[in-house]
Amino acid sequence: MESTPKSLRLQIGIFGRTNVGKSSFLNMIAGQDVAVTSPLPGTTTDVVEKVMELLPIGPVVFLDTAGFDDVTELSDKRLAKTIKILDRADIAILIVEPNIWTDFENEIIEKLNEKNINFFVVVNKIDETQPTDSFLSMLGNKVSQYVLCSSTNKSQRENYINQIKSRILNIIPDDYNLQVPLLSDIIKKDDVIVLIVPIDSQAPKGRLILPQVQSIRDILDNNAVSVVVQDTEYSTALKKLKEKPALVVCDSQVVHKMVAETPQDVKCTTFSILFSRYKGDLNEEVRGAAIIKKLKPGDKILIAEACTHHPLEDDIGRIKIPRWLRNYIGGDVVIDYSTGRDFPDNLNDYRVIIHCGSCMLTRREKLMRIRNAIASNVPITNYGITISMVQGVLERVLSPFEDALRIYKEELNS
Ligand SMILES: Nc1nc2c(ncn2[C@@H]2O[C@H](COP(=O)(O)OP(=O)(O)OP(=O)(O)O)[C@@H](O)[C@H]2O)c(=O)[nH]1
Ligand SMILES: [Mg+2]
Repeated sequence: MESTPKSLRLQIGIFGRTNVGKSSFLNMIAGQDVAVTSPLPGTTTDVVEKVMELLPIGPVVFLDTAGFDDVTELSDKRLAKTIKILDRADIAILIVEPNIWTDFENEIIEKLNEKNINFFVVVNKIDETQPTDSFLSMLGNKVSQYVLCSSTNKSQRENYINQIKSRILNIIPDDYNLQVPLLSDIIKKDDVIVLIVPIDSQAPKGRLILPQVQSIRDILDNNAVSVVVQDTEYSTALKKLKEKPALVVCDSQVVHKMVAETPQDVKCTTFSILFSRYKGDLNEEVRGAAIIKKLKPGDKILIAEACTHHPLEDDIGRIKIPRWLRNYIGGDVVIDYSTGRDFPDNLNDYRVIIHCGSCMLTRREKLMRIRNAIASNVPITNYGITISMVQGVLERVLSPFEDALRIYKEELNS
């Protein structure tokens, strides 16, 4: 995590008048006290930097600044440092207090606009003062997005963080690279990785599909060894290898067989899990998978296919997953489908969304869908993770991803 250089992290500037709770806000997000806070205005004098892995956005660095305030009271040095952050920030968060909007807020917005820095507002300390309707309508006219928050209210932390992540995703500049690693962070030079790629009637003629090709490329980029086999030759490959592989990755459709044939001490996963992380948010998608355990006959499910014509995914989404779900639940479920770009706005009726692997979507598009689902309180997962879940092997294939495994277990038991 610490290995991503600061320059490659999304730089998020935190601005606002003194004492509005900028440092408290940073501490809330970090889940630890990284910046000193106090009731005295002017506590933060030097910029406080906190690097973090803000999933699913990826590596970020928060920059907590000295408060802007009545310029006469603020030393030029501190002001200069804060202004400098305006040159560094990719995006900004402007923190304000309920029902207080002064020239300083207007000035900051003006500066952010001048520099083309996208931002949103956090109205902090709502536990102390409720923002009035007229304040919120004034705010709505001035800025496109805001979040109501209380940085010191620990019980609401997760809710606030989810809203903040969603706003961050909304305002990340289009050219900002949101990519997370496919395999790079879980493999190393000289590792042997076995990829299991079944060639059945659904495999495209004469070639491999993109997730498989990308995985091979990532293994090569890491100077590791990639062994590509069909499921039928997997056990032969294991026998012929001198050492156990460092990792095995399989197509979800053969996950049951792969798990049965893989020694317990060998980590294994599926392309769907790798791509859930790479293209979306693995933690959210395993949380979504846990909900499948709680489904009942008659529940309504959305199956979302990002592409319109893809026989392979069609077959999984239209036939196999519905069948597996019915068997798993022991009854019929109501299934709606969405295809291509028309992802429904109203998700409220669904118990769970099962999304395709999203090879046709950008990461940002997929993340927006996940955030929309979270905002509607509807869990979301993907095809392959669902397959591993209903076949009872999801925990096993989450073995390379400790966080996701923990979240899955917690959700199952909640
Ligand atoms: N009740 C309440 N108090 C808060 C909240 N957020 C911050 N505070 C308090 O407000 C005071 C100022 O918080 P800081 O985080 O130091 O504010 P700051 O914006 O970093 O201030 P400077 O560094 O001086 O610019 C502290 O006493 C915090 O405990 C909140 O959401 N609710
Ligand atoms: Mg501070």
